[in-house]
Amino acid sequence: MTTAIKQRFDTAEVLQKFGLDQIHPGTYSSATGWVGGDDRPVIDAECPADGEIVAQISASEESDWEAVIANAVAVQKKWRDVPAPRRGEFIRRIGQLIEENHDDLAAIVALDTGKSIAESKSELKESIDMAGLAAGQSRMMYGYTQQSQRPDHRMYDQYHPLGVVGIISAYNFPANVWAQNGFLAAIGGNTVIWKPSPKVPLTAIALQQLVNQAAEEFDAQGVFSLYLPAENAAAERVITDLRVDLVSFTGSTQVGQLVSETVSQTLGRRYQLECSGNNACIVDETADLELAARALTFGTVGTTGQRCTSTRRVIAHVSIVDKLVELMAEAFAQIPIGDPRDPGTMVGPLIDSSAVEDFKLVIEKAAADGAQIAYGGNVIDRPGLYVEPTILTGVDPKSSTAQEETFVPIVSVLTYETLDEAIRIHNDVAQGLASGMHSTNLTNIETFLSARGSDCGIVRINMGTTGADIGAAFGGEKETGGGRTAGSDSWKGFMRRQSVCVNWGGKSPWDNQITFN
Ligand code: UN1
Repeated sequence: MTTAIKQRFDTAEVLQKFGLDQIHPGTYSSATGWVGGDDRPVIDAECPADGEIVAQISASEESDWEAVIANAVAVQKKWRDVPAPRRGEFIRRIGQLIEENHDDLAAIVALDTGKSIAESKSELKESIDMAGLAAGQSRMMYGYTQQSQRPDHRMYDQYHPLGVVGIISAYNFPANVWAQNGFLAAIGGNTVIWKPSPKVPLTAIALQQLVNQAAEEFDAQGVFSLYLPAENAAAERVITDLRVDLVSFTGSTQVGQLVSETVSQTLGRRYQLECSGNNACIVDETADLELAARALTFGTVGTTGQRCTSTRRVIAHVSIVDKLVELMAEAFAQIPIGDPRDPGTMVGPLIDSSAVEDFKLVIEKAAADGAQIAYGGNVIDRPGLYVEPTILTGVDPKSSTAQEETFVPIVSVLTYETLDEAIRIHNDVAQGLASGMHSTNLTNIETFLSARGSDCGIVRINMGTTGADIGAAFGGEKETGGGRTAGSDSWKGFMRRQSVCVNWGGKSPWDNQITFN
């Protein structure tokens, strides 16, 4: 149950609860326990709300990797023999522990990311739901049965684990990207090594602690490990080590490219990518504009525009664009922006000062390209990394403002006259994650959903582009990378498929050809 937190939480108390009031180790494997200290680099956990260093982490070093991977390989050889429903019960227990600690974990997510408490809780709710989904899925990892053309033969598909799954996650969803990937990997009999973003070390450590508690209860020690380096050289071990059978990467297209190239050097190794999105929503002349304005507002400002699924482009019919922009500006003005620790805040700060620089750059470039600012456009004059959610109009669909993904709360409004033109503008970007249409016209909606419509992995009608339901497969096409996690049949991405044929009749086609004395 999600309950509202009424007061600002006590930072010191929450940190202490997870042992984060002292320098905490960043490496965990069941073979070694928590490892840190000595001369390891220290990660400063800065709260984006005010830049205060709230905790320090002793980062993983390259020399920590061997123990982590060797243990993950060894544990997997036992974990694969545990019946899948039992593996699911372990994941369900992790979900229960997240739920029991929902408020404290939400505080940790807020300190890490600067997300509002409400959004932090909702991310964790997704992880709890993901545990429920994975627990149920563990009993339903079905393969098809086929009809053999041979007499007295049985034929079917089955799914086996891949081995070790490495998860590399970004700062914006410090819990749920791990949950969406890791829970499916674990029910499938894989072991998991998590390399979180060093920008958000606290959530990963807190979650690993809860996992360790569940692992003790279920004799599942070592199924999940944590490897939290500060530097790229150490992080690269996750993608270069041939003992990692699948690398699931969430982050920029540029790094995703490196992951795919490195992993593909060895055929048989796999990768799963969830990279940049440049998500657009078409609003046609029949749309309910108030519904659209609310959805587009949350799509733009939610998580301070730092979601892969954030709404970055609105493609509005020329006949309604002025009204829509007016309603959006009215909605934007009502969003409480502030310290994520304050319960009334809906939108917190950006993650770091370089994100603020990105925000300024987009505004500058958009002005140079002839766009106008219909709302916002400024860095907010207060301590912390706060910016005004921004609506740009008159944006050229070909300009870098419309073409490039920038992880800030800026939405570009483009216009169209015919549906074909709208769909062309919609699809004419490199990325392909989430998309949407606001309309009450069935033909327009179904055209957008048809093969000549949206080219994205996710399409949402009369909704925002963000907030995917975990029951659906999550991921996108084109430069987004093609990977799928979460619901539907995404679990298959963490498995190797085997076609089985059994001759149970004791006869063969060679019976008349070959005789034995
Ligand atoms: C991400 O932004 O990297 O659907 C993934 C959503 C979120 C996205 C998480 N679950 O908006």
